[in-house]
Amino acid sequence: MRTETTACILCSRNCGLEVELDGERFARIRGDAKHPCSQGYVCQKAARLDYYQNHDDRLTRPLRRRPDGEFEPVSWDAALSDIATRLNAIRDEHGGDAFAFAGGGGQGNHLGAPYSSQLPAAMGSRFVYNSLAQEKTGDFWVNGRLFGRQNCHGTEDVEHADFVLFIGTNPFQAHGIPNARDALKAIRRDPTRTMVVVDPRRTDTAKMADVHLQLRPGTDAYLMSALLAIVVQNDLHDRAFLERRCTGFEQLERVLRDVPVAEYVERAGVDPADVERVARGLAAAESATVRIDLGIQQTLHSTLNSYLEKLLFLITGNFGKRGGNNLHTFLLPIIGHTDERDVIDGKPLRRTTHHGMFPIAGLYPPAILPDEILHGGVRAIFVESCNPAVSWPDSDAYEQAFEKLELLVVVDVALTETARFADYVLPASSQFEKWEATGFNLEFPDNYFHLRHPLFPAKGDTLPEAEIYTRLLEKMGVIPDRFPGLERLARLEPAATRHLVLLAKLARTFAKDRELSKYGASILYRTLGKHLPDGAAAAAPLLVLAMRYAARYPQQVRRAGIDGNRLTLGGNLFRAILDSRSGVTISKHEYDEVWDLVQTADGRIHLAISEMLEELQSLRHTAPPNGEYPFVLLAGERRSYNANQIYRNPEWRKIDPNGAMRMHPEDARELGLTQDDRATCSSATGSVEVSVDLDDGLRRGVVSLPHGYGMRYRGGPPQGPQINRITASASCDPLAKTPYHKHVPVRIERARG
Ligand SMILES: Nc1nc2c(c(=O)[nH]1)N[C@H]1C(S)=C(S)[C@@H](COP(=O)(O)OP(=O)(O)OC[C@H]3O[C@@H](n4cnc5c(=O)[nH]c(N)nc54)[C@H](O)[C@@H]3O)O[C@H]1N2
Ligand SMILES: Nc1nc2c(c(=O)[nH]1)N[C@H]1C(S)=C(S)[C@@H](COP(=O)(O)OP(=O)(O)OC[C@H]3O[C@@H](n4cnc5c(=O)[nH]c(N)nc54)[C@H](O)[C@@H]3O)O[C@H]1N2
Ligand code: SF4
Ligand SMILES: [Mo]
Repeated sequence: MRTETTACILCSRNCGLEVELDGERFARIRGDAKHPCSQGYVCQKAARLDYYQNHDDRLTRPLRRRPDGEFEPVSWDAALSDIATRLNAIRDEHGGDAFAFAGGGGQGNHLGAPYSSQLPAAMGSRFVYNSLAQEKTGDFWVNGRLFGRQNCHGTEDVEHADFVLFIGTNPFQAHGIPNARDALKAIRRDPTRTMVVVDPRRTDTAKMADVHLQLRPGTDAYLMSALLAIVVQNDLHDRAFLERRCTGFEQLERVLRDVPVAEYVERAGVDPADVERVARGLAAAESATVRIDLGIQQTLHSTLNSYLEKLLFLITGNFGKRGGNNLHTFLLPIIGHTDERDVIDGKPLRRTTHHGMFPIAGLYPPAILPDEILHGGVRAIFVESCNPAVSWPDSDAYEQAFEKLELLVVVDVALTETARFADYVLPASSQFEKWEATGFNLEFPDNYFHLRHPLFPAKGDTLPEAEIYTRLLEKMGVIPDRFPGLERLARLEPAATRHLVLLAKLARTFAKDRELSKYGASILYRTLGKHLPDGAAAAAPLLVLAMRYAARYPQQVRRAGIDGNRLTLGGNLFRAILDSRSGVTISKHEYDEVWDLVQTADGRIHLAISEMLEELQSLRHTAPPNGEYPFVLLAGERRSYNANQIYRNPEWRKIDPNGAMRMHPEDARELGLTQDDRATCSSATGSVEVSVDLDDGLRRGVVSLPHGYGMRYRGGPPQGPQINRITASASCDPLAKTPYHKHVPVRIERARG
């Protein structure tokens, strides 16, 4: 038995763990009190991590598809040589637009991202598709306009807020905020603090709330504009804050003064007195924060919702303060900035061939990828740390598109539904068999980073992503396989210079050959990496990120207890990250230093976004969706026993083996259905069979199915509903193309037989 520290990889909280290991198994898992952010907190899902590490779908060898369709094992060398040859041929013949990358890190693994992002660069492709672009790109787009850059990303200081507004999120189950259940309990226990939940379901979070606005699904834009209008029409907004810190309020105010509050509240189907109480409570609170998630991002008006949600804390002056909403820093930049109006080097941003879609924060949306394959000339795809055949909209469309590809390569730890369509399946070492880290832990005013060391030897013939991509780039001939000068420096440079000599030499190498600068991660891995302690080679690119971070936030890094001068601070931060086994605090800001993170030219928040104001004004004339489908399905609920597609063995679940469909008992009665009956749930796209779970916490006419089911463990039948068989690619936000997963019109019938 050994005791080690690591982190949970099941959601973006990445709580620190203390684990007891028995050979190659987890024997005992509990929270790590030394983790600077989670401080010992965990939820029930982490205890089952052995189901991720050890199961029958784990890949142990590279696989190649034979002409008869079956997979055969193949050596790494043969696999990577053939992939490299085919990628080069596709690029040379059809250009970079024929290649797309999909995924690049799930809930726990982002250390591979600096490596994987070199592959699109080598292919001359801009096309990176990612799950974030089926949830958060509308939010990123709005941030770009408000704060100047799309990677000005927000946090919510729920812990210190007097008034907390949760809209379309269920933190009790989905977390998303630090130590969620403790934070919720603390608010409930304190009579001076208020919790409001906006959700069409009475969720576990809603049960703890002071006010639950159980709105009609998809009507948040109406409800939020009504809340904003009540504030402005009663002059409850924070004039001093708006004058000092924002521009464009007058334009916004004109639109909000025109909002027909009563009509909108009725459309949302909630009690006008409650709405009034919430608007006034929000405006009057000493500190208030708004926390949102998929419930407004994956439904009608999703980009507009992201705008309105931010206006709620902005017009009430709850930004840049304790207990409010703030921005945070990134050590590992998981998103970028790509404004569709920008021209870079004389060229507009690369739009996709078929949909003419632009990237947001550097990412293209899953909703369009099947079309881009079938009609837009994408011929080769690399999928990594992602299972699009199950998790992206319209599974049938994905299957059809994958069949048509000339080359599909999947890098995963498991034989997934997507991998079954691949020409090559490349086995990655699990997140507990290699050095790993996430770009999450995105906090303010203190921010953290946790580099995790391997707990187990790599299974079979698996490799970490750093090695997979570096070898592939070497085979493609875009980087040499040796850098003798850099290697010598990496070996001989005294520790005291904190790698500065090596970095200076690297900068000279890049100045001579600009092309090589795209591959800095792999070059550092092959040189510096070899000399890092405990085999932490894959962490090498963090040196550059730590240097950049320290150069940008020197005072805040020093406040976190890292010493160093202008030259050494970054290297010392890198060392602190390498040395810590439970994560480290990398920076400490003061609340009002959030203004240094705002990136507009004038340092103000730009409230008037013309596209959003137009959509806001047109709400009034938008007819409610109606049609032949009597129910609205919320396709993708977070529950106590789902965790994206990460656990494949269904035995990990203690309850809810079928991922039952929740439905109001009266709705069920009218259809002649009772508890545990089998029913079909059909949309215009497809149909799934489900079992019925009666739940009077749902609004009438609304049903809910969980996300994270439908995997075919050991190649058997799907375990629970494959909800993306019934979602549609075209059903998405017109601007960001984020899918309306939480608003799928469906019909429910008793299953035959
Ligand atoms: N247990 C568990 N936790 C997880 C995950 C998991 O798979 N399982 N996944 C992680 C990931 S990747 C993410 S992105 C987060 C997501 O976290 P959340 O977004 O908090 O989780 P969801 O349950 O998908 O959706 C939140 C709520 O939105 C509500 N909702 C649906 N439609 C509407 C609407 O029209 N308006 C409003 N206001 N609400 C609506 C739903 O009823 C639901 O309660 O969870 C993370 N945490
Ligand atoms: N209808 C509907 N669809 C949804 C949602 C919904 O609410 N409704 N939710 C959406 C959301 S918010 C998200 S975030 C996505 C999540 O869906 P995906 O982006 O597909 O991510 P995961 O389910 O986390 O799957 C991650 C994959 O990474 C693999 N993996 C784990 N560790 C490693 C590793 O170290 N290396 C490599 N290479 N692979 C690894 C796992 O085996 C798994 O196949 O699903 C989305 N899909
Ligand atoms: S699932 Fe999320 S909240 Fe639960 S232990 Fe893991 S990281 Fe923490
Ligand atoms: Mo997500």
